[in-house]
Amino acid sequence: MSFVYEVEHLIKGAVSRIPDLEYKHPGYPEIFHNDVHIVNEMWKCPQLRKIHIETGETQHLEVLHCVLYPYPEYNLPIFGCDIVDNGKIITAAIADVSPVTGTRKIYDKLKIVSAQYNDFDDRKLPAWADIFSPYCKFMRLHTLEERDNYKELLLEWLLIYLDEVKTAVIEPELREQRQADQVYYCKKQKMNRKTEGVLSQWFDKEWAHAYIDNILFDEPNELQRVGSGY
Ligand code: BLA
Repeated sequence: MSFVYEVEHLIKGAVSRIPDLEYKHPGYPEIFHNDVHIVNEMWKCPQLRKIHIETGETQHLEVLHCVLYPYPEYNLPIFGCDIVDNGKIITAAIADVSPVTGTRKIYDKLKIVSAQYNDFDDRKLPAWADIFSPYCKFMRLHTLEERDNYKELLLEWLLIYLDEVKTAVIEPELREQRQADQVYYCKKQKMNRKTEGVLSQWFDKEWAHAYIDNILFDEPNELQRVGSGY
């Protein structure tokens, strides 16, 4: 099994244990186009409005995209990770729990885990990436040991995050601000020319833009409220 699928399996195992998980139609569950194969899966639960796992595969590249977006009524950050594998090395492995207004407590736990995983070939985040936490990991993975360490770190962070999700309570006061923070998160992610670059090679530019705007980083709207069915 390739690294992207190993990590996907790990994330799905943790996600499948979220209480009251509901499947959400992802728009494009599966795409076959030339030699490109994309699979999208989405779920929601009472605290998370969108749990998205996407894998993309061609002869030359494999990618994993995963983001967990909370309902902004809850004082919860955004979980995200991304993997780009060119078949020789993992050129990019990213993991972060990205803060929104008011989410400070969880970082005491994430920080302790983060400190145990320092031996990576770190890369420098681009200028648009001001959405990530100070603990964000962005690196190349060369060896099997580095891959295992990334998987362990990611799973430990995800389990801490999902614990927080399970015990979260509605705090409506900062809802508007957190919603704005999620909009800002999506706007910044859309500035990543590398996502656009690859998708425009696979499809055409218009389709790539629409896919990024509507599937990968659609901005939350007022209808997506707790209990609204969205
Ligand atoms: C980088 N993302 C990249 C790269 C590619 C993609 C090709 C460059 C790899 C490299 O420099 O080695 C492409 N990623 C994709 C595509 C999809 C994908 C096409 O998921 C899906 C179809 N990106 C995310 C998420 C995060 C993210 C959720 O989708 C973080 C939580 C981050 N990707 C991210 C960052 C970079 C990157 C920070 C580095 C950008 C740079 O160095 O300029």
